[in-house]
Amino acid sequence: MFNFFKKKIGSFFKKSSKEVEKKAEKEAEKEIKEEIKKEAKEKVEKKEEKKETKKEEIREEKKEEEKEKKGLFKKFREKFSYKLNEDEFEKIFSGLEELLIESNVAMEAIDFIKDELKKEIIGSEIKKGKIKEKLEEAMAKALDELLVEPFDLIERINEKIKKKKEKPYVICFFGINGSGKTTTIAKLVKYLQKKKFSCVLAASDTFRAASIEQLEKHASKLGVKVIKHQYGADPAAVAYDAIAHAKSKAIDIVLVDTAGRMHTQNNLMNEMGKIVRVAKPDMKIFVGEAIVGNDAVEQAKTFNEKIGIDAIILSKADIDEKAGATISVSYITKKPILFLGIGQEYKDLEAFDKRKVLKGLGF
Ligand SMILES: Nc1nc2c(ncn2[C@@H]2O[C@H](COP(=O)(O)OP(=O)(O)OP(=O)(O)O)[C@@H](O)[C@H]2O)c(=O)[nH]1
Ligand SMILES: [Mg+2]
Repeated sequence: MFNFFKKKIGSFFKKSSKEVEKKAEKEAEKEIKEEIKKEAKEKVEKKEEKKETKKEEIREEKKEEEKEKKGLFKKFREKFSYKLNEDEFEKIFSGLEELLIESNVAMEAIDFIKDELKKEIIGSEIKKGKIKEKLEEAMAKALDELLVEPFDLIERINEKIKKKKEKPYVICFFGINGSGKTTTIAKLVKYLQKKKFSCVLAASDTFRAASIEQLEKHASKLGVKVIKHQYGADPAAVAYDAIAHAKSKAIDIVLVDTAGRMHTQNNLMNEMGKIVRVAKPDMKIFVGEAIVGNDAVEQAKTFNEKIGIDAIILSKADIDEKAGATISVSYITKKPILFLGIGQEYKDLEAFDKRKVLKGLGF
């Protein structure tokens, strides 16, 4: 997971900081050498004034000069620090920008990273050997700010069903075709069962062939009921019935599986609005594929504009090497990623942990 990003960005920082240091060291060396030359010249001039011509004395003095020179370089090596100016920063950033684009990070997120790095780096005193560290530190800080801190789903559920004593808690899942909605619902049922919640599923994908059977297969493995109608039936009506069923049986949570729809298909996007109006979900989750990178960001944006999503689950993060969607999607939508799908089994659902993700990205 995220290996591409980790490797590429990591080695980029190493290479670019070495380049900067080499250049800075050369410049400083040049300055020091000039200073030494000047001092030596002054000494020679003084000597000439005194007309000291003894070769032995000159040799002795040269030795002294050498000693002094060594001492000065040592001091320089210990004390050397550097300030990056705007031009140098732009040069480094253009290389980083290329890698971020290659990693499928959205342009708006890249601009944010640039501003954050700029604030941290330009003009600040950086000690020798610390440029890489400084760049990495600034990058980690920028990524930390980009990633929205997730809320606790269990807390939200308990606020309704324990504090307000209202059941059920309704969660609708939306996303494009094949993004992992149905699988994610099954994984989430497993997760919620472990937390001692009871669940029922609404087969509101009445559109795709075999979708109801697929959901029923999961349901029978997990020991939960599916509320279903015929194919072609109104998905909102199915959700409505599932909620009524949960109310009558005091079931904690209804999970509504919906048909995959392209964010460009207007009629299907409008149908989603009807499901939301009828089911009045407590939570609308957008399920996107991490592997499609920037496309997932665009989809999430459109779904959010249409129905106002509350949170995101990114599936297939186990296959994603580039991390672009994970980095940008919550920044663009301002909605948190709650879970990452990391495989096809029920256990392969990982609560989104910012620190763990940052570590996975190499920071
Ligand atoms: N590797 C991996 N595969 C996943 C993950 N989540 C889902 N899949 C696979 O992705 C494929 C599509 O998953 P579904 O759950 O059917 O997707 P969907 O969004 O319900 O699809 P439609 O109902 O057709 O829109 C299946 O083969 C899943 O096993 C994941 O986190 N990692
Ligand atoms: Mg499905």
